[in-house]
Amino acid sequence: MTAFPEISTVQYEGPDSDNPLAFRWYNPDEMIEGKTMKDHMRFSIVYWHTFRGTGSDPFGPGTAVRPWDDGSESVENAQNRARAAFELFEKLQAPFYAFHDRDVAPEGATLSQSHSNLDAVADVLEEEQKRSGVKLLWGTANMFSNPRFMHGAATSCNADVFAYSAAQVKKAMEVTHRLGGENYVFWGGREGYQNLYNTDMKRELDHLGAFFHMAVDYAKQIGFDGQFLIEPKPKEPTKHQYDSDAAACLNFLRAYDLKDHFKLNLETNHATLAGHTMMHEIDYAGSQDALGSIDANTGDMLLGWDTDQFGTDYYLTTQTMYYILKHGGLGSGGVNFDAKVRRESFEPIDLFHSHVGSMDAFAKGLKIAAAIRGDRAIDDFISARYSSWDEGIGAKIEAGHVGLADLESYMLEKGEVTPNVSGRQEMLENLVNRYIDRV
Ligand code: XUL
Ligand code: CO
Repeated sequence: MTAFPEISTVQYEGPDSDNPLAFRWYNPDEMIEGKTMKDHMRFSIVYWHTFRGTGSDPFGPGTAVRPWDDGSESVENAQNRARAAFELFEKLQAPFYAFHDRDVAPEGATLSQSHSNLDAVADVLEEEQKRSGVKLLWGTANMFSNPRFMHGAATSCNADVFAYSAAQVKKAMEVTHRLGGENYVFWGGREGYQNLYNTDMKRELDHLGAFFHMAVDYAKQIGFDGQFLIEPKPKEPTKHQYDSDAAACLNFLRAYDLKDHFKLNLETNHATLAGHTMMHEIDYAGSQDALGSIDANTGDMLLGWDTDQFGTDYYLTTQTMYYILKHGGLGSGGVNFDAKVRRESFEPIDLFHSHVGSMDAFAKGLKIAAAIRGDRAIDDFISARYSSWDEGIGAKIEAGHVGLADLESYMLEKGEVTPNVSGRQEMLENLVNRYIDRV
């Protein structure tokens, strides 16, 4: 039985190919900055959108046609779905995948039933990983869909919900460990509030800090040494989420003495909802040694919610890859397509068109970014722009050798600042265009 009989493994055919299901830019073995493209990108496919997304929206039911899925919540259907998923991972040449516990296996009537459903599907995931060589980028626990999480999970007003969430994370972490997951993600789906009138924010944040410490302790106990990641998002489903952006997450991690144990999983559409660009979030996290992984997608310029579209814009992919390279790459993370096909793209083949196009756009972004870096086109401009800090008074300030009184004497003597230089924004934007044209 094959889920995608009409599709064979997608191959690299080069930029001139007209084959819509060939890679024009993603050439896994091509070397860039001393590393293969495959190792730079560490492409990963998400289970939730790609294998559980139905295309439903608040105005209507699902539209997706998925012949391998009988639509039931049985463990057997979940196991068959897992086999279909690995067929797609392999045919896309994706080396990784990611899941929530409740995407891969149905929730049971009791916690213990849910645990055993997850174990039964993990048996197939393990088998398929061994057969195909596809690896688990990260696992996570869905603590936002079930009604019990209506007030949050670790930040719920109800202590039993905290306990339930702890039990769920314990199990999800064990399964991630069993499957060799390289990271474990926490996205605070409902860890926030709708209305501050009914919320003890300080108490909720303390609980969240305690929850993460329990997770760190348990990982040590079972020998799970994957990277813990927090995924920032400012809103949706709650009005305010505690993990709103990279800076808020880092402040939280430092306040609760967790900084050494966590990095960030940055998502494009979450960055834009927070009023930032993706490159801003990557540069901020990277500057704090906290760049872990990315959820690659994009929003819609005209819509203000998390549309989770596949990114095909070369500016976005160039900027994303430029700042990833700047901060030394993704380490144990990857470029994880937390993206879904549109409701109207209901056929199985659309799952291929979407991933192939976005893998290619990121591969081209990587090449453009590496070309800019190779010529030091932006680096040299930035070094020159800050050169007043390399010697004289700038160097003394950076070294901590002067205080306000010294700087007053310096300025009294000098009288006025040395004229500034142009920021040359337009020239730099043209420069990026030149590299986009050239690659
Ligand atoms: C939600 C989102 C999640 C996380 C994992 O916006 O991005 O799918 O990536 O829970
Ligand atoms: Co995400």
